[in-house]
Amino acid sequence: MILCLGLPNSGKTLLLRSLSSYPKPIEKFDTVATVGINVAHLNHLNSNQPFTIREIGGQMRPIWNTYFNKSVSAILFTIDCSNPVDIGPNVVTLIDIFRSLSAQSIKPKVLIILTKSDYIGPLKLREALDGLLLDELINSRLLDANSTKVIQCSSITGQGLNDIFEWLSNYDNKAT
Ligand SMILES: Nc1nc2c(ncn2[C@@H]2O[C@H](COP(=O)(O)OP(=O)(O)OP(=O)(O)O)[C@@H](O)[C@H]2O)c(=O)[nH]1
Ligand SMILES: [Mg+2]
Repeated sequence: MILCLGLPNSGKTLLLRSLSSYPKPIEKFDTVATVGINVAHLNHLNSNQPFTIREIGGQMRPIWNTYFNKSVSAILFTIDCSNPVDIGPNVVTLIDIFRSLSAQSIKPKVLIILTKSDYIGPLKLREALDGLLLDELINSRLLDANSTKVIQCSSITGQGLNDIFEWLSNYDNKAT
């Protein structure tokens, strides 16, 4: 099972819409906050393997961990990179997620997606990586360097979407 998590408004729903439509650009950019779960089935031209991704709305954060079980093989975590001041809450959220996962010995692959890169003054990848304290998370063994990657993307321009598909195609999808 692939989960898509991220704080409210971080771009999960639009990302899943643009991945579902890829390579055709999306025309509708408005979304409503996801209350509950939003399921997307993705097909990629270069892969015969369809992906099912479950977004759990940001407002559901207090109960995200009720979805953590051994069948979670990958987590896509979205961070709004147009809003650098919010990086702190994202770090706290990531730590919460990894603590819950490691308490249950669940070790999914993790893709951190910096969304909204089309905005003026988006957080640069380097700044984001520094702000996210990934090295510290790796050193404290909450995160495994080999199974974590960061990709910057825009659901509006399509930047980074192909990289996300490549990551999905390469990760070991044993439990869907
Ligand atoms: N400019 C820009 N806006 C985006 C992008 N992705 C999402 N948005 C906008 O950001 C807002 C929130 O996007 P959603 O996809 O609904 O965010 P979400 O993470 O699903 O939010 P919740 O369901 O509440 O957890 C919407 O107004 C989107 O149009 C992007 O890549 N670029
Ligand atoms: Mg949503």
